Amino acid sequence: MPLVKPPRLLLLGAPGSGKGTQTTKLLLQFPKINSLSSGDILRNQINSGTSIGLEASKYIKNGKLVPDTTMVRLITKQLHEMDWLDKKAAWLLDGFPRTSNQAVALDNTLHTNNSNINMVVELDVDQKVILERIEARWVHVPSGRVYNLDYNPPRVPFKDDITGEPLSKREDDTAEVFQKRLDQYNKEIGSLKDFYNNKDVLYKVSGSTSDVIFPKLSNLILQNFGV
Ligand code: G5P
Ligand code: MG
Repeated sequence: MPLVKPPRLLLLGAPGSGKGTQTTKLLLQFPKINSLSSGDILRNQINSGTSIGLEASKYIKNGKLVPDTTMVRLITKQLHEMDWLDKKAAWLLDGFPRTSNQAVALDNTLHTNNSNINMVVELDVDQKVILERIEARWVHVPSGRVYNLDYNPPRVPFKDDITGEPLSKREDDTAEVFQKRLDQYNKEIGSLKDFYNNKDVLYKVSGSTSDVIFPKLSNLILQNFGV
């Protein structure tokens, strides 16, 4: 079923809940949607050794959030460059905004352009199952492609399926840093959900695996934006 209205989506969810995994699946089903992951952008900045990357690395490896001002500036620039402020653009955000300050700043930018977020979906996964997932996660930083040695292993061990380049571990995917990221998420998520609930765009999909969550998420998008 084609989409008739442009979705402008935000995925919320704890670290390891499957935001990146669901994004990949959604882009395959809905090729007109573009995506942007704030974590992927930051990891590419770190890999390229930029000043933003140097600053961000200090926070990321300690499981802390990068300051709002840095994030808002970085993502707003990307939105302009990608023409996402055009109200006909269909897109999906993963990982930004993740504080209410970021949400207000984004809302102001989008509102000026009449292109507000029209669906926010919380991925609700039992937080007890996700530490195992991220300990088995390997990533291809340039593309953001994500693998898991059990759930979706690469075709050739530790090599990206598309480029054949080596995969790497994220520096924040340790048990100790993961717990800090989870605590940070649990601290911020209430006010973020309140912000979008007040705008009447908040939904939740629950499940213990990404294969259970995906059809629910896909149906939600079809019901709201399909023919
Ligand atoms: P990120 O990069 O945004 P997080 O912590 O929000 O990081 P993360 O860890 O990227 O989220 P995810 O995308 O929700 O998790 O999960 P995923 O990668 O798809 O899945 C996790 C693993 O589980 C993968 O290996 C996947 O293959 C596997 N998997 C998926 N589904 C299943 C399943 O059903 N079963 C099994 N067994 N496995 C499965 O942010 C990183 C840092 O950047 C900074 C912060 O420091 C943050 O901590 N940052 C920001 N700081 C401030 N403001 C912002 N807006 C920021 N954005 C990023
Ligand atoms: Mg991710």
